[in-house]
Amino acid sequence: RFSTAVATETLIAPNVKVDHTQLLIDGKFVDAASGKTFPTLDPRTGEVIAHVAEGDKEDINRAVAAARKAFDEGPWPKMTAYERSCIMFRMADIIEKNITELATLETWDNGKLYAQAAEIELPMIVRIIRYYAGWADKIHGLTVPADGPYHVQTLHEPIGVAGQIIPWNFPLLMFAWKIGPALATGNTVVLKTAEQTPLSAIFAAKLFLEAGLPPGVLNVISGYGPTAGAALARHMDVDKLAFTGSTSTGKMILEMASKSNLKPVTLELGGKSPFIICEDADIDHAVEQAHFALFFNQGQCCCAGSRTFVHESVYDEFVEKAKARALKRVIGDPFKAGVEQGPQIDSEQYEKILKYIKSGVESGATLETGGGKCGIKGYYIQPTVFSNVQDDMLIAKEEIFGPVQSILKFKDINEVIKRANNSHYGLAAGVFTRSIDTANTLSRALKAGTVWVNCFDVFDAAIPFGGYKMSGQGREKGIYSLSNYLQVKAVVTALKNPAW
Ligand code: TXE
Repeated sequence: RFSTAVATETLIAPNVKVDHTQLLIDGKFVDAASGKTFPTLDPRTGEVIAHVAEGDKEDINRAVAAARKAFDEGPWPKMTAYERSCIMFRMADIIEKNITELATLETWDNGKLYAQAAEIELPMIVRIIRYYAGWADKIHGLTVPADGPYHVQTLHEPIGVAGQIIPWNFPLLMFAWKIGPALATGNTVVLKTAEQTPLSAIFAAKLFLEAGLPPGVLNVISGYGPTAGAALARHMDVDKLAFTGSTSTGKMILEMASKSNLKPVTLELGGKSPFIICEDADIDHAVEQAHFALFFNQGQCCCAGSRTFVHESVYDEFVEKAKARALKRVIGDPFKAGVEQGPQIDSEQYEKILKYIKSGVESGATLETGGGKCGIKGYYIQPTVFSNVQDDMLIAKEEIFGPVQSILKFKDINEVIKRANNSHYGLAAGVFTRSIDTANTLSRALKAGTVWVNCFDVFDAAIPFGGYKMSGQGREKGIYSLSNYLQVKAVVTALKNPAW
């Protein structure tokens, strides 16, 4: 059953030549040491777009050695902070000039909407790099009023070689979130892209070299998690690790870091974020925002509002309207104008989502709309809405990472606070109300790294993002992410003449 609207506007065909498929090590594009490649697929069809160099342990070793040299012998941490800042501003400029090509690669490899990539994500990436370029020459320590005849100061120094592992749902955006603070603070980087989406980062890395980023400062390795990813996490010469991905892989990353050289780790993991609609909320606005909070990016967002709690007094009205909105969702080729939902990333995620939908039906939730595959090829899934969802159902507890909205009913604020917090996750939350008191009470009570009030998915380079509980450790973006990449050294100097 193909119940959703279908776009008819003209197709913008991907017309970018994919000629960057190698690993970037020490400023050069090279094949994998093993000579192996792996295919990257078009989620619209499941067909191969290109074969990409498959990095493994040996390539990680080469990349870490290059990053080490660029850190220890220069040029990166030895440049003036102002010079680093200027290079980063040029990196942002060159991305801005190549938005069409980068957005095309992103959509082709990931299946996300072209308009979303070109008009929202790429400009956000430019903004992130400029934000951190601005920080590069504003990082300094303190003078400390210690007891005794001492002059005491702190130096904020880069940690060294940063290993970074990113997922496939926002490939270039995650790339920018990771390298921005690391480079601004003077670290060098070895970054492993997700095996599903290697293309855009390789092209962006080529542009960064053109912008003047010196060899070895940024190394980009495509490859699989248990091979290239694990080699990076276990490496004895990687000084800091940053990971975005699933909670289960995040736990392994932490273990690998602790069993090797105890490198500090920041983690941005999964979520099951509550989206709470109070009885006094503007219902039409809440319906639209709850729809956006869940279905944006095909539901493949760590912070997706995937538990929609609605007050009993407006529950039936909300469910009717949420169903009507999902039925109107335009599904189709992400390169087409007017499309709202493209394919899921790959067959694994596609099957996982269909399994959760089946489990929702079997556990007794009411399937309001959707519930199946869409189209004859590619990984398309119908926008799906469940009502009468109970807290103990799998669809209310586990991260589905797909276009499946679960609507739950609540009676009062204290009850919804308890239920919303009753999760291993704590990444984000949404609150919809016209009462300042209710908004403030919920914002303070919810155990989540971000609370959006009467809005959702509002991102900004300056706003920190990260999770409570099993949604992660540490914060990315904003001023908070700088400390992830800095060592603090206390320098204590005895004074000869304490009177001064
Ligand atoms: O994630 P993985 P997958 C969630 C979402 C999704 C599920 C599985 O629920 O359905 O995770 O997705 C690398 N050592 N999120 O399998 O495995 C891997 O190569 C080192 C939420 O894609 O966590 C990739 O680069 N690295 C999430 C990255 O980890 C390893 C975004 C993420 O892959 C590794 C994506 C290993 N042993 C999925 N195994 C979010 N927080 O936004 C894998 N990797």
